Amino acid sequence: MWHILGAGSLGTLWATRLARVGLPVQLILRDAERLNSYEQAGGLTLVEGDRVQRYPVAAQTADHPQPIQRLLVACKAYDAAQAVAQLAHRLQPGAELLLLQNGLGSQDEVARAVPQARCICVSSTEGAFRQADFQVVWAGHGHNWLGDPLRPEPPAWLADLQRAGIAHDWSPDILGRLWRKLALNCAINPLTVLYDCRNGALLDHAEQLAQLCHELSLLLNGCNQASAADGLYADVRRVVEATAANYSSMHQDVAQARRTEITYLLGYACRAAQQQRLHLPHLQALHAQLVAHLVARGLPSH
Ligand code: NAD
Ligand code: KPL
Repeated sequence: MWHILGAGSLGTLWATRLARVGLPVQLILRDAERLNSYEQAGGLTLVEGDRVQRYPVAAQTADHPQPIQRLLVACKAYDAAQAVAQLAHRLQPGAELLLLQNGLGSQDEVARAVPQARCICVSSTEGAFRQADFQVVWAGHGHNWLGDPLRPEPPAWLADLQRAGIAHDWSPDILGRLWRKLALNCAINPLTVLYDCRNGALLDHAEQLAQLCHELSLLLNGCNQASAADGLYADVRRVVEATAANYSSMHQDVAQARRTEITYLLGYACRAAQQQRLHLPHLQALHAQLVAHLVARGLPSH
């Protein structure tokens, strides 16, 4: 049984793909009111190009008594630990959690909340967004890297992902992948918010991008992530060019007045720099500017 916590963009994308190949899936929704709205909606709807399909995936609330063996945590980084803690009493011995959260920091928070469970981290380049309640558009096919920083052996259920057509690889260096993605997000996302622009427009600010990549590389090296620092600036430019027409996820959050994941991205990077006693003035200034920008818009700055 796949229990899926959070029926947002990625939760829906995973739930529908697993359920449609006949795998048993249970969504875990916030409360009885949300379960009621879900039942009224008649299931999850996935929009893939012209194809719109509704899947009546089973759902329950957190207080349901069913034991949990495998839990896909599909909440935002700032909600993950609290949402998982509510389910701690339902986790079976040997339970496994898949953590889809972007950035770093939330994985440790979850591990502290449920020390009895195995935490598998996922770094995803898939793209999905909510069009309406329980209706998600699969905007960009991507890849998922899964790994466990503490235990190298892959779980047997990777075969389920294969069967569901969920593109994935087991990564022996998942922390390196998470750090690299964090560095990319720290270089690109805050600037798109501050300049209010699409990713491609950052090519007009190449010098600033290069300065940030230099400091992020120092940080990665200082945190024993030398391979994640390798060729960072070239990779940032490649991503900016490949996604030139897109708005970054942080830009979309701010534009829609939604809370951002700043604490787990640039905030995490700045805290790590402080711990390593690294002086990274451009990164710190960017963080201060982003915080001021969020506060000015009445959005949480943490
Ligand atoms: P989302 O906001 O669309 O979905 C999160 C869902 O979790 C919401 O439906 C929310 O109601 C639910 N939730 C929160 N607390 C809950 C609780 N206590 N119980 C039950 N449900 C709860 O977010 P998303 O876009 O799917 O992103 C999830 C994570 O995946 C983020 O860290 C994001 O950065 C990462 N990510 C997203 C994408 C994407 O394309 N959407 C791609 C890569 C990574
Ligand atoms: O992951 C991204 C995001 O928008 O969150 C990219 C496209 C890499 C930009 O940082």
